[in-house]
Amino acid sequence: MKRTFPAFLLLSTASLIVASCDSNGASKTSDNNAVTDSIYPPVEKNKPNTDYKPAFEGQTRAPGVKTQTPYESHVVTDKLESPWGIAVLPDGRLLITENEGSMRIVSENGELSEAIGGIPEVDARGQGGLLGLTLDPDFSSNRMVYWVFSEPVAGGNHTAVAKGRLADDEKSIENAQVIYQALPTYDGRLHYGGRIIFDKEGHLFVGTGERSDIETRPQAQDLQSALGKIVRITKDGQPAPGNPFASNQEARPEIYSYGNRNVQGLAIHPETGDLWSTEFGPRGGDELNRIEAGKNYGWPIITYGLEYSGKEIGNPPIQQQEGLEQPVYYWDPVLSPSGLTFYTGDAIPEWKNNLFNGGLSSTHIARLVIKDNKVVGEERLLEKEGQRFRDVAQGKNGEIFTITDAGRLYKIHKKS
Ligand SMILES: [Ca+2]
Repeated sequence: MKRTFPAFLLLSTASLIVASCDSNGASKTSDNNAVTDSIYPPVEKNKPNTDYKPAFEGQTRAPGVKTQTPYESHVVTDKLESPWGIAVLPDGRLLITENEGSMRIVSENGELSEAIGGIPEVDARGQGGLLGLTLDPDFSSNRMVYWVFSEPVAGGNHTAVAKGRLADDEKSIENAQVIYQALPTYDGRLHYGGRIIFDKEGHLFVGTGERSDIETRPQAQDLQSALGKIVRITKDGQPAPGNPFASNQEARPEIYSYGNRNVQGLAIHPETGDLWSTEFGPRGGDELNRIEAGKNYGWPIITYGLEYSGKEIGNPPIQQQEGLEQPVYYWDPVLSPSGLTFYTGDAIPEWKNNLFNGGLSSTHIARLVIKDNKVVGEERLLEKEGQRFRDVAQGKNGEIFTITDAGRLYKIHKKS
């Protein structure tokens, strides 16, 4: 797509007030934040897969930004095995899932615990395995952990949620029980979603996937299927009270949003309380969405991507349709967006309320500056590391931790 940079800059940052240009030609912007961001050309330089037009200015290839506060990163450990999810324990240590079915605790200095036992069997083939996790809001007193995994059963597998208590000696999960299954079961190895977070009322949001195949794909639009959805459940795995389809006899009552493809990123905005998510597009069309109850996020009816073969999706292919939600932002080429978190720390002031998203195929972390529910700036972090970033979490002291498929745990922190 053609875009004249300065005009775009003025349009997309109109609310920021463009004040001056520095010697690099980067414009200084300012708003009510204490720290200002300079604006650069978009970080993506590669040609998109399609010439599809965005629904609004700034929906893709937002202006580039660069963190001004000096920061550094280092590898805390490289001994993890295909880690998938990070949870920050009250004392600042990290509880991390490993894809083959174990959890480990990692200390500040990178020491790994033995594998924690007591976890139900997972189907670790393909994209399955032990996936995301979260701690109970009352973890300090009840030590409860909730996690997502691909559960092997007769006829295939499905995305499931389990819970259990982290034993006092931290060697096992006690009384693990499966509380939720995203049905139907399917004999595949792809698109399980897998992220889980608490909402402000103490219920759980879980992202699922549509299992990728042409055969299961339409189920993203089917309210009787839990595939291709974000569901909202209680700590016992029941549909959470107040869910949008509770009174619809034709719908699964756990469904919160539908028309999602493969949701591996979930985060709650620290100020608005809104649920934000990322999902994998096909070839092009990875999405950042702001999720509202009961809404349809469009897959596979609308998409900014192509089939992996290069073929168009839909006949004719459409990107926008009344009644279907537009992504807040999309990427083409893709990131393969996995773990997502909002930064709430004080250590790096210009990161406040920014989104951090781990990219797998893109091998960087995307930092997104959000204003009025739009992306107004994008930066790439750790892009020289050549790692597939699976999850991102904020540590106890305002640092950011991130894990990679190759087994690394990085800490990103303000330069001391
Ligand atoms: Ca969508």
